[in-house]
Amino acid sequence: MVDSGLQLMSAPSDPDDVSLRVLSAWFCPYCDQVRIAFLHRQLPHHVIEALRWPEDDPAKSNMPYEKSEELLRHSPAGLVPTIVSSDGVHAISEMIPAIEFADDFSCPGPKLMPADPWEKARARTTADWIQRRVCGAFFETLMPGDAERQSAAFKQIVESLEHFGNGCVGPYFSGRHLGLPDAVLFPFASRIIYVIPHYRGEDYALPHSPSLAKFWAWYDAVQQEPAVIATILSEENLISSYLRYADGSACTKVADAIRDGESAHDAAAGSIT
Ligand SMILES: N[C@@H](CCC(=O)N[C@@H](CS)C(=O)NCC(=O)O)C(=O)O
Repeated sequence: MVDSGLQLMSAPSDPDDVSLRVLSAWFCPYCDQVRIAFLHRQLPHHVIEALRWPEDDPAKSNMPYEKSEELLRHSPAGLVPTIVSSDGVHAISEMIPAIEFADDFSCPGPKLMPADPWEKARARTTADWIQRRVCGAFFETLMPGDAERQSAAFKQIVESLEHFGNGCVGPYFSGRHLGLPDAVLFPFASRIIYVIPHYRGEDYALPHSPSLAKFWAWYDAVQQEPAVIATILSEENLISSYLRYADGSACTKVADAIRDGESAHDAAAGSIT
């Protein structure tokens, strides 16, 4: 369990500290996507736990999230990650724009977007595509109810990972440097690999088939990156954090959408402040 320190949310920060405030939840894959980018770019930031389950207990994720006042002020939908400037004037509450924003800063770490405009556009398109095809399908595969929907969602994941692997220049999506699609896929790839078969059984284990060989080579490479390593949760924490999705009782926007037969991706769409 993690001490989320929600009570500290409104604590005044040092006026000389210009670090960005990354309003987060320790279990959230979308927060990991942004943290990978910020760590890789060495962009000064504070990770602030702004959303949690009651008592930070994964077993209580069948109850509504507790959200900090700061999060609700900057993200009307109450979604993490939300990035807030040190003076509290600006905020971004959507993961892909937050990662692109990190690339526009002058900081010591390597950029995530390729210099070549064509490759940059391919990377951007692929990141959006992963968000639509893989992230939502992860939740649809995990939640019980409609076996046909679960199996179709898992098939979509496998086909998407094959397609992604075949599109990788290698070792990463755009070549030798970690990029936007790598940061977007990794947190969901690790959850697909560990969480889904734990709850749905071996039929839902991602196969080590020849058609996925390039995906697995990508996965092996990307998990060696220091910025990625820093975000990896233990298998136990990964699994416990999806307990209530797996038994169908999770109380989140995404879980509500899936129970209503709607799109998980649309449910997690950010809001404009
Ligand atoms: N489209 C958002 C997705 C973020 C998201 O769904 N975050 C979840 C936590 S993993 C959340 O904040 N849920 C709040 C809720 O369900 O009320 C992004 O790209 O950042």
